[in-house]
Amino acid sequence: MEKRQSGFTLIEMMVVVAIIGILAGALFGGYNFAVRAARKAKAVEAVANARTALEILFQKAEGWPHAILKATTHEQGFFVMDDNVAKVLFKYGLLGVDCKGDPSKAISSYKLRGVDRCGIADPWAQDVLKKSKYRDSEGNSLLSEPVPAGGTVRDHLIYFAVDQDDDGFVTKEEGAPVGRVRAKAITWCAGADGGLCDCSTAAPKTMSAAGRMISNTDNVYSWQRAQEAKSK
Ligand SMILES: [Ca+2]
Ligand SMILES: [Ca+2]
Repeated sequence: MEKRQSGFTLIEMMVVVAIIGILAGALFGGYNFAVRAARKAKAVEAVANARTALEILFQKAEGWPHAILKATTHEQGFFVMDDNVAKVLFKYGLLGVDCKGDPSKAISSYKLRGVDRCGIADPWAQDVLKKSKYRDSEGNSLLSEPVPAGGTVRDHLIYFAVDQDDDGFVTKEEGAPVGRVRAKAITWCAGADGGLCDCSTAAPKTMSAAGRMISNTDNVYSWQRAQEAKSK
Protein backbone atom coordinates (compact mmCIF):
# COMPACT_ATOMS: atom_id res chain seq x y z
CA MET A 1 0.00 0.00 0.00
CA GLU A 2 1.26 3.36 -1.01
CA LYS A 3 2.30 5.48 1.91
CA ARG A 4 0.16 8.64 2.12
CA GLN A 5 2.25 11.72 1.82
CA SER A 6 1.78 14.31 4.53
CA GLY A 7 2.73 18.02 4.33
CA PHE A 8 4.20 19.75 1.28
CA THR A 9 7.09 18.72 -0.92
CA LEU A 10 10.01 21.07 -1.36
CA ILE A 11 8.87 21.86 -4.92
CA GLU A 12 5.39 22.79 -3.68
CA MET A 13 6.86 25.03 -1.01
CA MET A 14 9.13 26.73 -3.54
CA VAL A 15 6.19 27.35 -5.89
CA VAL A 16 4.13 28.86 -3.03
CA VAL A 17 7.03 31.09 -1.94
CA ALA A 18 7.57 32.24 -5.53
CA ILE A 19 3.87 33.09 -5.96
CA ILE A 20 3.83 35.03 -2.68
CA GLY A 21 6.95 36.90 -3.82
CA ILE A 22 5.37 37.84 -7.17
CA LEU A 23 2.13 38.97 -5.50
CA ALA A 24 4.01 41.02 -2.88
CA GLY A 25 6.12 42.63 -5.59
CA ALA A 26 3.04 43.57 -7.60
CA LEU A 27 1.25 44.97 -4.53
CA PHE A 28 4.30 46.92 -3.33
CA GLY A 29 4.89 48.35 -6.81
CA GLY A 30 1.24 49.44 -6.97
CA TYR A 31 1.52 50.95 -3.50
CA ASN A 32 4.62 52.94 -4.45
CA PHE A 33 2.90 54.22 -7.56
CA ALA A 34 -0.13 55.28 -5.49
CA VAL A 35 2.10 57.09 -2.96
CA ARG A 36 3.90 58.95 -5.75
CA ALA A 37 0.61 59.92 -7.38
CA ALA A 38 -0.84 61.10 -4.04
CA ARG A 39 2.25 63.19 -3.27
CA LYS A 40 2.16 64.79 -6.70
CA ALA A 41 -1.56 65.62 -6.24
CA LYS A 42 -0.72 67.21 -2.86
CA ALA A 43 2.10 69.19 -4.47
CA VAL A 44 -0.24 70.48 -7.19
CA GLU A 45 -2.65 71.61 -4.48
CA ALA A 46 0.11 73.21 -2.38
CA VAL A 47 1.56 75.29 -5.21
CA ALA A 48 -1.95 76.31 -6.38
CA ASN A 49 -2.88 77.38 -2.83
CA ALA A 50 0.36 79.33 -2.53
CA ARG A 51 -0.39 81.21 -5.76
CA THR A 52 -3.95 81.98 -4.66
CA ALA A 53 -2.62 83.29 -1.33
CA LEU A 54 -0.13 85.55 -3.12
CA GLU A 55 -2.85 86.89 -5.44
CA ILE A 56 -5.13 87.64 -2.46
CA LEU A 57 -2.19 89.32 -0.75
CA PHE A 58 -1.63 91.53 -3.82
CA GLN A 59 -5.29 92.64 -3.74
CA LYS A 60 -5.33 93.21 0.02
CA ALA A 61 -2.05 95.11 0.14
CA GLU A 62 -2.68 96.88 -3.22
CA GLY A 63 0.83 95.94 -4.23
CA TRP A 64 3.56 93.55 -3.17
CA PRO A 65 4.85 94.06 0.38
CA HIS A 66 8.53 94.98 0.40
CA ALA A 67 9.31 91.93 2.53
CA ILE A 68 8.22 89.64 -0.31
CA LEU A 69 10.36 91.37 -2.91
CA LYS A 70 13.39 91.02 -0.65
CA ALA A 71 12.79 87.32 0.02
CA THR A 72 15.67 84.87 -0.08
CA THR A 73 16.87 84.25 -3.60
CA HIS A 74 17.67 80.78 -4.85
CA GLU A 75 21.05 80.32 -6.54
CA GLN A 76 19.27 80.17 -9.90
CA GLY A 77 17.52 83.49 -9.24
CA PHE A 78 14.15 82.13 -8.07
CA PHE A 79 12.50 83.19 -4.82
CA VAL A 80 12.18 80.53 -2.16
CA MET A 81 8.98 80.52 -0.11
CA ASP A 82 10.82 81.17 3.12
CA ASP A 83 10.69 83.09 6.42
CA ASN A 84 9.98 86.48 4.86
CA VAL A 85 7.07 85.35 2.72
CA ALA A 86 5.68 83.15 5.49
CA LYS A 87 5.71 86.12 7.86
CA VAL A 88 3.87 88.30 5.36
CA LEU A 89 1.29 85.57 4.67
CA PHE A 90 0.98 85.10 8.44
CA LYS A 91 0.27 88.82 8.88
CA TYR A 92 -2.57 88.68 6.35
CA GLY A 93 -3.90 85.34 7.61
CA LEU A 94 -3.34 83.56 4.28
CA LEU A 95 -2.20 80.08 3.22
CA GLY A 96 -3.37 78.48 6.48
CA VAL A 97 -0.30 79.90 8.18
CA ASP A 98 -0.58 78.92 11.81
CA CYS A 99 2.96 79.35 13.09
CA LYS A 100 2.94 79.51 16.85
CA GLY A 101 4.97 82.11 18.63
CA ASP A 102 6.17 85.55 17.74
CA PRO A 103 5.66 86.20 14.00
CA SER A 104 8.37 88.85 14.06
CA LYS A 105 10.93 86.13 14.75
CA ALA A 106 12.50 84.07 11.98
CA ILE A 107 10.67 80.86 11.08
CA SER A 108 13.93 79.02 11.71
CA SER A 109 13.35 79.82 15.40
CA TYR A 110 10.43 77.39 15.17
CA LYS A 111 12.94 74.58 14.45
CA LEU A 112 11.46 74.31 10.96
CA ARG A 113 8.23 73.04 12.45
CA GLY A 114 6.99 76.37 11.13
CA VAL A 115 8.02 75.53 7.57
CA ASP A 116 5.93 72.39 7.72
CA ARG A 117 2.95 74.02 9.41
CA CYS A 118 3.09 77.08 7.19
CA GLY A 119 2.69 74.78 4.21
CA ILE A 120 5.68 76.19 2.40
CA ALA A 121 7.49 72.87 2.00
CA ASP A 122 6.30 70.41 -0.67
CA PRO A 123 4.82 66.99 0.32
CA TRP A 124 8.13 65.15 -0.07
CA ALA A 125 9.84 67.50 2.43
CA GLN A 126 6.82 67.55 4.72
CA ASP A 127 7.04 63.76 4.96
CA VAL A 128 10.69 64.02 6.07
CA LEU A 129 9.87 66.79 8.57
CA LYS A 130 7.06 64.72 10.10
CA LYS A 131 9.47 61.79 10.57
CA SER A 132 12.16 64.06 12.04
CA LYS A 133 10.23 64.07 15.34
CA TYR A 134 10.79 67.85 15.55
CA ARG A 135 14.01 67.26 17.37
CA ASP A 136 15.60 70.20 19.04
CA SER A 137 18.07 71.31 16.44
CA GLU A 138 18.75 74.49 14.49
CA GLY A 139 16.44 75.12 11.56
CA ASN A 140 19.37 75.06 9.18
CA SER A 141 20.32 71.50 10.02
CA LEU A 142 16.76 70.37 9.31
CA LEU A 143 16.92 72.21 6.00
CA SER A 144 19.91 69.96 5.16
CA GLU A 145 17.96 66.80 6.04
CA PRO A 146 18.07 64.46 3.02
CA VAL A 147 14.83 63.61 1.21
CA PRO A 148 14.78 59.97 0.02
CA ALA A 149 13.49 60.80 -3.48
CA GLY A 150 16.29 63.36 -3.99
CA GLY A 151 17.84 66.53 -2.62
CA THR A 152 17.47 67.99 0.86
CA VAL A 153 14.53 69.73 2.57
CA ARG A 154 15.82 73.08 1.23
CA ASP A 155 15.46 71.76 -2.34
CA HIS A 156 11.83 70.96 -1.56
CA LEU A 157 10.59 74.38 -0.49
CA ILE A 158 7.97 76.03 -2.70
CA TYR A 159 9.31 78.69 -5.05
CA PHE A 160 7.56 81.79 -6.32
CA ALA A 161 7.89 84.80 -8.60
CA VAL A 162 5.59 87.84 -8.68
CA ASP A 163 4.65 90.60 -11.14
CA GLN A 164 6.72 93.31 -9.48
CA ASP A 165 6.16 96.07 -12.07
CA ASP A 166 2.39 95.42 -12.35
CA ASP A 167 2.38 94.92 -16.14
CA GLY A 168 0.29 91.74 -15.90
CA PHE A 169 3.19 89.37 -16.61
CA VAL A 170 5.73 87.58 -14.47
CA THR A 171 9.00 87.69 -16.39
CA LYS A 172 12.44 86.13 -16.14
CA GLU A 173 13.72 89.44 -14.71
CA GLU A 174 11.24 88.98 -11.86
CA GLY A 175 12.44 85.44 -11.18
CA ALA A 176 10.19 83.41 -13.51
CA PRO A 177 11.90 80.24 -14.77
CA VAL A 178 10.33 80.92 -18.19
CA GLY A 179 10.18 84.01 -20.43
CA ARG A 180 6.78 85.54 -19.61
CA VAL A 181 3.74 84.18 -17.81
CA ARG A 182 0.44 86.08 -17.83
CA ALA A 183 -0.20 86.09 -14.06
CA LYS A 184 0.17 88.17 -10.88
CA ALA A 185 2.14 85.41 -9.21
CA ILE A 186 3.43 82.00 -10.15
CA THR A 187 4.51 79.24 -7.77
CA TRP A 188 6.16 75.89 -8.29
CA CYS A 189 8.06 73.11 -6.58
CA ALA A 190 10.90 70.97 -7.87
CA GLY A 191 9.04 67.68 -7.63
CA ALA A 192 10.13 64.34 -6.23
CA ASP A 193 13.81 64.66 -7.20
CA GLY A 194 14.19 68.08 -5.54
CA GLY A 195 15.85 69.38 -8.70
CA LEU A 196 14.72 72.34 -10.78
CA CYS A 197 15.30 72.56 -14.50
CA ASP A 198 15.23 75.46 -16.90
CA CYS A 199 11.59 75.11 -17.98
CA SER A 200 12.36 76.62 -21.38
CA THR A 201 14.36 73.56 -22.38
CA ALA A 202 12.48 70.63 -23.85
CA ALA A 203 14.88 68.01 -22.51
CA PRO A 204 13.21 65.77 -19.92
CA LYS A 205 16.51 65.41 -18.04
CA THR A 206 19.11 68.08 -17.37
CA MET A 207 22.43 68.08 -15.53
CA SER A 208 22.32 70.36 -12.51
CA ALA A 209 25.15 72.73 -11.59
CA ALA A 210 26.12 70.19 -8.92
CA GLY A 211 26.46 67.49 -11.60
CA ARG A 212 23.27 65.66 -10.61
CA MET A 213 20.74 64.53 -13.21
CA ILE A 214 17.48 66.29 -12.49
CA SER A 215 14.11 65.67 -14.06
CA ASN A 216 11.76 68.41 -15.19
CA THR A 217 8.93 65.99 -15.87
CA ASP A 218 7.98 65.88 -12.18
CA ASN A 219 8.23 69.62 -11.53
CA VAL A 220 4.89 71.01 -10.35
CA TYR A 221 3.64 74.43 -11.48
CA SER A 222 0.73 76.65 -10.53
CA TRP A 223 0.48 77.93 -14.10
CA GLN A 224 -0.35 76.26 -17.38
CA ARG A 225 2.25 76.14 -20.12
CA ALA A 226 -0.39 77.67 -22.42
CA GLN A 227 -0.24 80.84 -20.30
CA GLU A 228 3.39 81.41 -21.17
CA ALA A 229 3.77 84.27 -23.57
CA LYS A 230 6.80 84.66 -25.81
CA SER A 231 9.07 87.61 -25.19
CA LYS A 232 9.28 90.15 -28.02
CA1 LIG B 1 5.98 92.13 -14.63
CA1 LIG C 1 12.35 67.94 -10.80
